[in-house]
Amino acid sequence: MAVRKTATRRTSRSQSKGPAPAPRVAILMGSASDWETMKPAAEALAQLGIASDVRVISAHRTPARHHAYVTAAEQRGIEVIIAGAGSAAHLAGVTAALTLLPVLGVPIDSSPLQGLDALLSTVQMPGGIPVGTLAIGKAGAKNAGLFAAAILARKDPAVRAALVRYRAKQTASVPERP
Ligand code: RP5
Repeated sequence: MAVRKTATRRTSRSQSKGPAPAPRVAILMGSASDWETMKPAAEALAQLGIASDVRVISAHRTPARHHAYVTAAEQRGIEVIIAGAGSAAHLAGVTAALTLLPVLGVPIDSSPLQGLDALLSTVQMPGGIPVGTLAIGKAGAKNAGLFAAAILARKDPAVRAALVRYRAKQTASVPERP
């Protein structure tokens, strides 16, 4: 599936009049091939009414694009960055080195090691530059979106209310018997 180049994703607010909300969360991935895995992050945010900016940015293949985007992100209104990458995944760590924004890393299972390499590369940051690391693959991407929302919810009652509704709906969907 093609990745939208400037994917300021519209949310439920897209039904209302006026301009699209500015993205508050950036979702970066090292390759367009990562998109299927990272999509749950964007979907979780959209469900909660949070606009995200989805970009293919590689720390090693597009280092200038990476540096320009990350160093301008806070000024542009981005509050949390999610970074997903596979193999020797340094995207989240290098991103965290370039910004004071919280960075959430998603190891992607795109290599012969099925994400174990990316997990260790992302989670084993030396002390000083933190990366909050989620699970390998789609579950990690979904949780990264929810984690980003939880960060925003500390200062945004509307996001907190959306998370309360999300949790209640999730609980109600669990059957008592198989
Ligand atoms: C990593 O290499 C990317 O994050 C991706 O998971 C992996 C393979 O990328 P492609 O060769 O499919 O572009 O940098």
